[in-house]
Amino acid sequence: MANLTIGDKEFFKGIGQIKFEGLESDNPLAYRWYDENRVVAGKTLKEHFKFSVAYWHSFNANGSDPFGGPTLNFAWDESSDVITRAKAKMDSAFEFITKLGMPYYCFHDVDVVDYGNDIVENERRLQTMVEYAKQKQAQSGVKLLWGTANVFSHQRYMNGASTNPDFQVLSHAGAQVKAALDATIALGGENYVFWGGREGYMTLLNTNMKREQEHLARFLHTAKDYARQQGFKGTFFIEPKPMEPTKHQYDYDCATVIGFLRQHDLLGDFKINIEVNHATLAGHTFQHELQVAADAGVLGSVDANRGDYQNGWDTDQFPNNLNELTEAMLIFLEAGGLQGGGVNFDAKIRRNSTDPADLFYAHIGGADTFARALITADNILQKSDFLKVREERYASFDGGKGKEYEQGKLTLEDLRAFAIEKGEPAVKSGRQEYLENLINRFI
Ligand code: XLS
Ligand code: NI
Ligand code: NI
Repeated sequence: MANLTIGDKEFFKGIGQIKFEGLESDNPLAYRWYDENRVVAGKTLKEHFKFSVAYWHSFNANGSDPFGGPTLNFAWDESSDVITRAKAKMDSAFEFITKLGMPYYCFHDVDVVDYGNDIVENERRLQTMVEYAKQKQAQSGVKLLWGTANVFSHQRYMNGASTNPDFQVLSHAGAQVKAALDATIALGGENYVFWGGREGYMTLLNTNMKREQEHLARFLHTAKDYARQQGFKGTFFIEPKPMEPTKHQYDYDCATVIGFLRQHDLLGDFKINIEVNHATLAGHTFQHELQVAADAGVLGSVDANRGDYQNGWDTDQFPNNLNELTEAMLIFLEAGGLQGGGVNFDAKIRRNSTDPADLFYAHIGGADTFARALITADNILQKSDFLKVREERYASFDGGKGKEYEQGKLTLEDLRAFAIEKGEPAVKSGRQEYLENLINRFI
């Protein structure tokens, strides 16, 4: 096995380069579907997905939950010196991402290095790590899909960041976002994400919702203007989520976010990063959210994971549902893919998945499921009457009075006259089961 360690210490010992071995392989540490060079619908799988590893789940989340402490003891967390520890963590991160053969990574500022309460010291720490990351990126070829700031974990943000009723707190969020933007730009980050962690409310009894939402819009404008002045050419993403940690978040779902962006003149610079588990928390399917974003021209990026249908929180499990992902990939392909973003595994291994190999199995499974779903969806589009079935449902609008109606040429009186002339319409099947079977046939 090739030793791909970049630093001087190997963290994932005994695990070599993960390769594509195809369907014949029974090696659990190999891709069976994700052949990055395979061309589907005119692009390689690598280009379609731009797979990314999430720093926070893979290198910070230590298995602790509300009922118990850490279960994962990270070798890279040994040193008591902040920068030494951060560098060891980054060594391990790049070792992992490189061994996995993933082209991108994503981080929050505080994932990369611990923050204290001193803004200037925090900036210095982040800048030190940016210089280190530059070397790592150059050595490995791994790129930054997006950066972001964690303005929801520190106690000062308990009532929100840009929607906090206290302007002093808001200013801290501004300082943090500035530094995170600087870091993203310095590392050639292709996008920048705003997930509104606590941008919402716990109770309306103490909340001026209108004012908070205006502050959120003002904050996004201010951050965007700064980044553009610094030469940032990438896309800003809003990541919708309906709740958790707040009772109600302002960026509830795609439809809500699109309305917000339009109202506050942010469309154009901002697109959407859709997370699967957030979609389901909002009472939608992932497919629904993809379609809403695609129809509005703001399908920017994806946070790949899955929820648990038996409970109602963001469990952030790795994707493994072929049927759902195949339906999602039909929309993905029809939309022409993502605008600027990629597929970031915003997912974590379970608390009791404690072998170093588990982190590999999780990402391999996720990548294989996406690849298989995309290949299947492409086959459905190419080789079946899937699109035709849907088109034919709307055929009555393709000509005659239906077409005139679409063109805005008919009045309510015209509709009445047409109804009387044609009489009772024939009952027509929606053919749902036929289409569901079609998906399974191609899987
Ligand atoms: C949390 C979010 C978070 C964002 C980045 O639910 O998914 O991880 O992706 O702040
Ligand atoms: Ni996310
Ligand atoms: Ni999430």
